[in-house]
Amino acid sequence: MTMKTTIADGPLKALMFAAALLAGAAVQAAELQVSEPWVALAPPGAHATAGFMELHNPGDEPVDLVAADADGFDAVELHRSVNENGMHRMIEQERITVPAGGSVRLAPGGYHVMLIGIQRELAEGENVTLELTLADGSRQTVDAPVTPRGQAMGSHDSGHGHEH
Ligand SMILES: [Cu+2]
Repeated sequence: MTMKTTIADGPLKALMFAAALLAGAAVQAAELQVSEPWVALAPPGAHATAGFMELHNPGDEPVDLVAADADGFDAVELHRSVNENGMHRMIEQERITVPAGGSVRLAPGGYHVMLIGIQRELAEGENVTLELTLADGSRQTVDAPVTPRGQAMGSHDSGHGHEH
């Protein structure tokens, strides 16, 4: 093996170097893989509803979801439902941490994107575009179809387990 560069492999090496740079850049920005997003169909006149999804972190560092936003609502917050002594309540979360190589499911009874102050009645099947903000400031959007509770994939109140 010599270090001599021929005319033929010069451009190829340059291309491979550029590809490596691109791959490196893609890995550096935190990103979550989102699957099974949905927004619960709210009864007419309801003040609030919630968005759910599964978040997977393919990276080797934990990734924090720190905010969510969506058009058509007065406020959007990250919440967690808890049951304390039989009392159901929701606690606002500053962040939802997705461990390196792991997943967190936002689902009824647990973490959710709280959609407060519904400005316009949402129809079944229509998409709500949720914008997720990660701790490094990067943002990604996900289209979540409005789905009746109990019919969504991964919904825990469907009566049928969808645990993987
Ligand atoms: Cu909530």
